[in-house]
Amino acid sequence: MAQQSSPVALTVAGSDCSAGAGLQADLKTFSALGVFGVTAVTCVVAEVPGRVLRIEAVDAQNVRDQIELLLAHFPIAAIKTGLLFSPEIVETVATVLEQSAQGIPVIVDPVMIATSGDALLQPAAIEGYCSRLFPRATLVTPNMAEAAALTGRRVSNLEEMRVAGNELAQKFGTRFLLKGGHLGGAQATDLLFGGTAVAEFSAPFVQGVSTHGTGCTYSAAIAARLALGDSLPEAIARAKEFVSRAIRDHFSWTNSSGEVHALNHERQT
Ligand code: PXL
Repeated sequence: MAQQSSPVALTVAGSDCSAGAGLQADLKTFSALGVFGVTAVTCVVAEVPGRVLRIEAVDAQNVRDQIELLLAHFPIAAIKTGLLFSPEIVETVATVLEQSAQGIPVIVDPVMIATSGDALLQPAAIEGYCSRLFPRATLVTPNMAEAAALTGRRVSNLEEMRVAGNELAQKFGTRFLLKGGHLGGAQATDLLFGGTAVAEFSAPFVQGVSTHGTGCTYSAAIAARLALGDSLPEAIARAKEFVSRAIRDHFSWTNSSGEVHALNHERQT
């Protein structure tokens, strides 16, 4: 049997039992893109698409141990953070990244609210993101609602995305990808701030698919592509393609209350 090696990526995220979002989405995305994924679990969410029933945190010391063990034993080439749930976990993750993950690119997906509208992040945790995690991030990937929460501004069109994105990139001295998936046009357009010029990434908007986990999948795909050696703009472009196809080729099942959809994280040829 031939020995095989593969780039390794780490996700620090919550568990979504319905597996369309959270660390399950991240792990499937890593696999589909040819990257070996490892996981540090921050919280356990009992949910299905459209409904979050219960969230329980993992002890912050346990989160710290998971990340430190993994960093000590695998050649981790990229890290993404997803739902971190509480101020304690945000602080702990920031500390471990500062102490033990120097030089490794970190994609921070500032997950706050589920697609269903249910709150996921404790509001007191936002301060830790701003003071500790964003300054350490290679890239932060807010959607429009998260960008609005982070700036206190309205973010409902491309012009408002430009204002908020420039402000965030300047304030935190890092790159921000503002995701315009909810702009409502024919194209889903995302804007990358913090480089020499604002870069734009667009794909046709797929109508009528009620999936969750697109943000998780997108940031995981960016981390995977960085682990494979892409530059940041290349990684974002390829990740955008991956998530667009995962939405377009989504799974659908019928149950007693209607239809349930899920992203398709399978390898795309
Ligand atoms: O899609 C946001 C998200 C992130 N992380 C976890 C989730 C969800 C959404 O429902 O459960 C663990």
